[in-house]
Amino acid sequence: MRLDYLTIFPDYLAPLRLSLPGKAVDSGLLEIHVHDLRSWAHDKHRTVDDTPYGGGAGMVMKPEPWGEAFDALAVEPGDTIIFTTPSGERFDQRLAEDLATRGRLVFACGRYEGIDQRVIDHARSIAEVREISLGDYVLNGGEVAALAVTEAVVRLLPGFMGNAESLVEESHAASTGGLLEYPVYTKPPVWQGHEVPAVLRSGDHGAVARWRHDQARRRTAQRRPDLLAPSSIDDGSTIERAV
Ligand code: 6GU
Repeated sequence: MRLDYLTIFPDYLAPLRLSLPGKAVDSGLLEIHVHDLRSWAHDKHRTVDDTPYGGGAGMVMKPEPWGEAFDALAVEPGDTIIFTTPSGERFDQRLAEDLATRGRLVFACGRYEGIDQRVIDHARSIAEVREISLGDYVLNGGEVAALAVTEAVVRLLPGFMGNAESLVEESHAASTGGLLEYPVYTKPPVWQGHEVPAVLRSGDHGAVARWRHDQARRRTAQRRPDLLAPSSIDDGSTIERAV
């Protein structure tokens, strides 16, 4: 998979060189290219923003540098351009799994009050476009969101995770019916007066599995009741929603 990032803060994306994505680059599974959007601004001050038509507070990112950047990166049909924006669709595990099947993702990280709408319209004419939000809160820019989406996607690439089984059981995996993960424990058996639940030390694998499923359901009901509600959208999936 090839990943490109367009940003006015390339240093913000330095963590890509560390940790999981960095290892995937070393192993040849991933190619990562971070680009400074200002490379495609041509005035003395390398301006990338301007005042909004119609008035109002803040600045809007100008279209020209984005258009030149897409040309320079040779973005083509088959590529996916991701605009990280609080007004996008909500990012979730299902979307991460979808994006993990793509050959190339181009992250367009917006700043200020947003990017001129014609950039998004133009992008749709040259590639697939997804506008993605992490959730219902506002960040200063799309860079941190691009990092979060990257990490969620990259760890799903075949051959990336050392232990493929840990992908199956974890929170939000479709295979667990969308329940949150059960609590986990390791040694010592008693710590600060808190005991490991006896069932986990019983050696009864059936009882352990039932306890874990029950804990996952309780936790989900308490913290994320929305995940237990029947989905209002029939996506044709054969996987049962958690009930
Ligand atoms: Cl993708 N961008 C910004 N600026 N704020 C956000 C977000 C994205 N997702 C949640 N808040």
